[in-house]
Amino acid sequence: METVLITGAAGRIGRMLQARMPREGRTLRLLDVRPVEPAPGGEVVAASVTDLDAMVSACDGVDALVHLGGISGEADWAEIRDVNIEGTFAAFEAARRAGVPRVVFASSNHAVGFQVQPDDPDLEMPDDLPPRPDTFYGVSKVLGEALGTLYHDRHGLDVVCLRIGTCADRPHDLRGLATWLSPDDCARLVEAALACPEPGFRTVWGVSANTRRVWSLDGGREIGYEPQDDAEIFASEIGPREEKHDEAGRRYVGGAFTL
Ligand code: 15L
Repeated sequence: METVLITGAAGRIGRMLQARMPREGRTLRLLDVRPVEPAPGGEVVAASVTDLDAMVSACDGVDALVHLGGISGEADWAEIRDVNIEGTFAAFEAARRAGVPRVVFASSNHAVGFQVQPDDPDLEMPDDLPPRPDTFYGVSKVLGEALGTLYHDRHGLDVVCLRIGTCADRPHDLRGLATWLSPDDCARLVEAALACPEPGFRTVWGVSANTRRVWSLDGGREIGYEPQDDAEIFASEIGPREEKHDEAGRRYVGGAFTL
């Protein structure tokens, strides 16, 4: 029996995964401060990711931790520090103390949000771009990735950091036609990060097979991710309108977060 702990289980991505990850022989342990409906065969832990003791208990008997918990956009420094930074420290430290061998960390494109995108559509941006955060939120993701390298190098944990794009039911703007990660592809990516033998430490873009994508799928494919969705099916609904944030979305990875 495999046990996977998912933090931030009540959040947007947490709910998408809960619906897609139940398997015969797998227990999903869902942790959140907010109410969570248990998935079939699942368990619920009502706790904050920032509570280290609760996180260590929640990690008991766990085969892999999928750490989604935290604030999912820009906020005051104190909030980002208290929730995202302390929470991600607690996640890695709890995994180490409880002997969890693998952490899949929900990083974000905003860890590299001020990276300039290529004009040439044939040039794809690699999975391991150096940090260039666009917000305090992005800084918290850079810090999470740095903790990931530390817990890999010093303690031997396997750590896969997913630099997630726009994970939503559908894209809502021009940028999203390039950055969308469909809910089904999100689950495929997390499953690949869980199943891949010996991933070590790595950063991987979280993006679907979008026609307008400029972020590489090479790192994802290396761990066995094969996306099935393409945002282009929504292109006619979005139309060609140009707004200020579309310009930012073409220029920078992080789009409107850079404004
Ligand atoms: C993220 O990291 C955010 O959590 C999400 O709300 C979106 O803004 C997304 O990135 C994006 O870049 O579209």
